[in-house]
Amino acid sequence: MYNNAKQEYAMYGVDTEAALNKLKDIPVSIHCWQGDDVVGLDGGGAASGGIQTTGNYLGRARNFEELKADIKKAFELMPGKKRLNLHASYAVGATVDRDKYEPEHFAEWVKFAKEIGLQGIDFNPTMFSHKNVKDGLTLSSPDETIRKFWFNHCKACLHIAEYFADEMKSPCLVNIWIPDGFKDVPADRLTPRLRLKDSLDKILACGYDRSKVIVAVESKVFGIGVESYTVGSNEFYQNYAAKNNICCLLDNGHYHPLEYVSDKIPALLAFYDKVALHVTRGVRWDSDHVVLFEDELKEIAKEIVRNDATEKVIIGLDYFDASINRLSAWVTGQRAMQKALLYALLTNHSELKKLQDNADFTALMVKQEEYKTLPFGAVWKEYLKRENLSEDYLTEIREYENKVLKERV
Ligand code: RNT
Ligand code: ZN
Repeated sequence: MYNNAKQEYAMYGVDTEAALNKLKDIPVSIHCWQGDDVVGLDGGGAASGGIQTTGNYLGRARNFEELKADIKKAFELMPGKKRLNLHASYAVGATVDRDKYEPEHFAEWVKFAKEIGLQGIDFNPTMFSHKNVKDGLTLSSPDETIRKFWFNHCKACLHIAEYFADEMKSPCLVNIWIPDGFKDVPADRLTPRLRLKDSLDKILACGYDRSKVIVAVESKVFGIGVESYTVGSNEFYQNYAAKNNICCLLDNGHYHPLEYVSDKIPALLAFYDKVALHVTRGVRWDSDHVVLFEDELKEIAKEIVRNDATEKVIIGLDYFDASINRLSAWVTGQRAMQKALLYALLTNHSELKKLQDNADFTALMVKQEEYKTLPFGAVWKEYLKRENLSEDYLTEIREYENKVLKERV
């Protein structure tokens, strides 16, 4: 089947071998928080701050050992190059508060990441699920002690990120997302943003090594209970990032439903060296559903591949579903991302671009439709085979569920 597919794609000027070789080297950063419903290990409890995990499927990882076991199992079923995306709330054995976290609280994660052969670790300050989120605010709070606390947390995170970069010999993305906003009509939209700007200035002035740490800011349109105003909006962060030479992180659940991140990627590539992504699937709102192989994901992958931006776009996943087997959720989303990248790699983009430039929109439409029924599945199967995997991951996950997850009561 693969050989037939190879020939068929060759007729379109697509080299399936080159696509397969390229795909296995595109790293995807996989979020640890799908494993435990964003609870974390530092006692913060269920996710708050406008995000929510719904569902009560059996077997949630309740501690570090269980989370590691689940990550190990799930990652084994994922093809390609993998990084681990950690939140600061996953500190191990910390007896101090988040403003005093040290690399030692993450040394066990580094050990684990090396053990299972990951390419790197990315990091996120955790500015939610904590008593110092005061009246819903963190870095934009009018209370100076609150701002100071979260500043110190971010400073600690930058230091830990350098440690990750050194240990893994790979730069670490530090993504700043805060829940700050208001449920209802604010009296002042500017001052909280000026306070956030000032907090970010102070964080960047901490003096981190830019060759090791990539700082990103993640905007959002609204959250649950924070519907009317978000301090860290898209315009705010895009301007902040541009003026301060840091990176924007685009989460595709964080825009109005008819705004597309696939369109924003090339807009940012015109100005930035790097663009970071949180790939998720919004259903009506930022619902963080499991990523699936669907149209917008394909468009996102096309923008990465056809703009030769696989080294510029930092791909991370961000979803959390507690209503189905969590390992299956993880693997399904990661494989969907890989499928989308493969789909994009199996396209003769220069030919299609030429049609666009020649204004042959008739042929462009017809060709793009033809690609949709080429034997993509056969090439995907071949990729999995070369990665020593098969299409079926459910059987193994069911076995693990029966043996391991069901015991967690
Ligand atoms: C929230 C943001 C943020 C979180 C994670 C847990 O809307 O998307 O990235 O999902 O940090
Ligand atoms: Zn996100």
